[in-house]
Amino acid sequence: MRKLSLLLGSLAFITVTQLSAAAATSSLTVTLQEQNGSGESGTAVLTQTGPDLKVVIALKGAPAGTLQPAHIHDGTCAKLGDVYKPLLPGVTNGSLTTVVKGVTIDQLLAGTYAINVHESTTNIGKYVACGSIVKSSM
Ligand SMILES: [Cu+2]
Repeated sequence: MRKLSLLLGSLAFITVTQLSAAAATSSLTVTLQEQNGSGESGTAVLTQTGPDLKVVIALKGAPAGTLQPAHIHDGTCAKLGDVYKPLLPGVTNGSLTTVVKGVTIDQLLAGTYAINVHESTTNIGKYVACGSIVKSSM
């Protein structure tokens, strides 16, 4: 009887492992909506590249030549928490391509996270665009 339950346990483990591998999310588009009358909106396209997360932000209406800090935050756009990961070096001329090490899309979807963009390094308290990381935003 003990051997049988060990066998069943192993089978269950193998099945779960295969299911989670098959279900790994390879890409996700997050819609970045204008905040505080900024006139800036666009998308953040997340792509899983092995253990790392590639993030490509494209914003319309961004000011020319201003570095706009961007982060993955804990929480939702309605209630942002702390910075979870910075998206370096930030958005310039409405665009950013960056890689965040050791983060998966599924990990983000399993929690509550949002991507936001700040007006500038000198006025970081003003948010110009934000998008919650959720499956339905695809
Ligand atoms: Cu931020």
